[in-house]
Amino acid sequence: MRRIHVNRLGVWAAVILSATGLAAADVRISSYGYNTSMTVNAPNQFSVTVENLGPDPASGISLKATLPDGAELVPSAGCTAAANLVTCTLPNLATGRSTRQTVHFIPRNVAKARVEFEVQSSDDNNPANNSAGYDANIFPQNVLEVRAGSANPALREASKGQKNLPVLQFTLTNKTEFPAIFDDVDQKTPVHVNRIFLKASGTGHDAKDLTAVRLYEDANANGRVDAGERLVQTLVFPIDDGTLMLEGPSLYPDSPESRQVTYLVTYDLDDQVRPGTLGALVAGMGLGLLALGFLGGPAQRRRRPLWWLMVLTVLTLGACTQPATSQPEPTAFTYGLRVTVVETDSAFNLLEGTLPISGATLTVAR
Ligand SMILES: [Ca+2]
Ligand SMILES: [Ca+2]
Ligand SMILES: [Ca+2]
Repeated sequence: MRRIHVNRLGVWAAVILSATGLAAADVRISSYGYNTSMTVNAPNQFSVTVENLGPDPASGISLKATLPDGAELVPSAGCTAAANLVTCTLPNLATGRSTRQTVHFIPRNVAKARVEFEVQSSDDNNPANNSAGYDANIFPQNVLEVRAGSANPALREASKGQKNLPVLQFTLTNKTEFPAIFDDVDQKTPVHVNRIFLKASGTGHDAKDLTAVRLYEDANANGRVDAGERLVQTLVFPIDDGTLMLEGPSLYPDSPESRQVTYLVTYDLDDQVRPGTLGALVAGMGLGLLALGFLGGPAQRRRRPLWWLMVLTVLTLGACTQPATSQPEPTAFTYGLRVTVVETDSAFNLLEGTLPISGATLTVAR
């Protein structure tokens, strides 16, 4: 009986103290964060940290977030939404403790988003620090299209010693769309292409036989090098079937010309051609085995010991067999090239198009 009496007294004391403001908690919004590149029509988020400065524990805590017009709410756990108002129930907070709440939304028709937050608690006795508002710029969704050029060179024969042979044409286009909400704001960012990777293939030795690999801007997009067209880079393959890294352009949204570039890659062939690292044996049987071993499904992977045995057999046979007697000397070598990777400076850029983009395969007689 006595204990009940004390508890009742405590409850009444708390109610009286809270009502008079003599003792209670002080919840506040202490910090916030948001994803730095908010894009239109994509999920974005604001987070706020709510802290209890005490001296008493805080309960009955709720957080209200008001989103701007043109933003679509995305439901979050522990929150309810009505129109553009989100209300979240937060856990009780002991003195000195804090909790973080994230509000998700999709900006549909707004270029500058202001989100207003307000925290409330039945124990709070200091409303001065309960509100905060934060601004964020919304950016267009950048889209980069990568595709083969309209005059991408076809498979053909070439001769030793030929220079500036077109082998690959491809086009990069900034296809970002700008809804009317961006008409009056300076948020039309370019697409910066950081790096483009080109990969060589074929039976010829790309490092020894290609004395220059040139990247031109094919201004008239005709698949040939014309007078006045800009030479961007000259490179050589470090190894056979190697990869080259090209510096990419920045594609600005200001005009159709600045939005698009068409590149042409050309080869200079050496005066003699040589076999690449893939010998005739490996190029034939070995490649088939490699493909079986690496590309096979789970069933093939379970048979990997058998695959290794076959590879060893092939390699042993290859080592013991005189090429002159078992394999006819190849009369020509091939040189292929493709765009394998296009890297932009932001993970938020969308890449359209299908990679790899294959150019011509040159066949060069010995
Ligand atoms: Ca407060
Ligand atoms: Ca090669
Ligand atoms: Ca041209």
